[in-house]
Amino acid sequence: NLKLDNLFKKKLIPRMTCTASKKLLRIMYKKKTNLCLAADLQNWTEVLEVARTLGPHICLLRTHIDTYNLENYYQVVEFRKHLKDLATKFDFMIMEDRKFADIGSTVQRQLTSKPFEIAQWADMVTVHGLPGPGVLQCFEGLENIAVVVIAEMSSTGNLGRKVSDYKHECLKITDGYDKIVAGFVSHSKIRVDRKDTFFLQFTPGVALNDYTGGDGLGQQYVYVDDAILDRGADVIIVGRGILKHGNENWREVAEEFQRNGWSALVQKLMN
Ligand code: S5P
Repeated sequence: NLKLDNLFKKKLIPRMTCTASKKLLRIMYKKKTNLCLAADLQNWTEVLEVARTLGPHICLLRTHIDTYNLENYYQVVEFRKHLKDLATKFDFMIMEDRKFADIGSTVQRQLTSKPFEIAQWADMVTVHGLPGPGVLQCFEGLENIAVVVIAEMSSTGNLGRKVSDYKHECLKITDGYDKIVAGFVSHSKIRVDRKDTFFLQFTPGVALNDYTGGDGLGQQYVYVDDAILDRGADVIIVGRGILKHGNENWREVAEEFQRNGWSALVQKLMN
């Protein structure tokens, strides 16, 4: 489809200043997927298994490395090496969902300290906007790692939604950091006023149409179409919607998220 090809290659990708988001958009277009897997499994070997199984269907794999039963530094090194190999083999990127929320100098140390050494293997990390621009500034000397700012959470009663303009303020602190910021996590549409730059919106809390109810711990879900067409998502972040199924069904369910997600994204972007 020539129109779609033009849209991605001539309009969207050139408008991105951040190398990581350019790369992600290229992967999305090439693999026809806007699915990010939230790899929330207990054992690091299971995380590698799901990465191997779903690698062809995802553009991004989102880790919580501090939840994987990694027992020592050597296991961390082994895990990240295998994960990087799978990312290269299947062409997906890695986002560590660390949600940094401290002053810049502490975040800098958290990014580089053992055992996780996040800056060495993650393509992107999430940060809260709460500390202000210092949380972005501390990434300036680091190469090969981009930032995704949490502008609006999906959980019920989250305080960000109670503070007027919290989301908008999170967008504002990224002014001047276009090279570092790949985009925003948000449960509703973001509108960045800097017209020349295109940022990605990542939306978690996404389920297929067979779903009813939350998770009992405050998570709120919306359907794929709602997330993309009404709430403005470019990338959908999905964990339990896939992982609650047995590993023999992971691929089939992920394919459904991929199909629905991609067709909604094309519909959104072409309008
Ligand atoms: O506001 C948010 C931000 C994030 S990054 N709400 C979220 O749920 N997340 C993450 O997305 C959360 O940490 C989890 O890993 C994932 C959603 O998982 P699911 O199992 O509910 O699909």
